[in-house]
Amino acid sequence: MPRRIGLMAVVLFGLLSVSARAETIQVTIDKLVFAPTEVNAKVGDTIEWVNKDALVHTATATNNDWNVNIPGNQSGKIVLKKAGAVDYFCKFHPNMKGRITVSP
Ligand SMILES: [Cu+2]
Repeated sequence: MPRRIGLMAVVLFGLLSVSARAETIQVTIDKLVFAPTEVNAKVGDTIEWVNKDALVHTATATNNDWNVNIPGNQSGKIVLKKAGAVDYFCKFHPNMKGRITVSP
């Protein structure tokens, strides 16, 4: 019996540490393009945009949930708080578009 409880503890700990691990997902901005254009993430993950252009860009959610200013040759980040798919664009270059699909 004690051995079985020990095994269960190991399994539970493993599950908890997997679900608690938040990732940082990088999206590069290069020559007015978000790459990758679409990413999949989980609630609690961080999205970091790395701007390789000299221009200022933004990552602005079309549903107004968030807006990140990303100066030239710098980066900007957000932590995802809600599940769902979010389309975003750059305020200064509306042709720049991306999408983040956030699972719970
Ligand atoms: Cu831009």
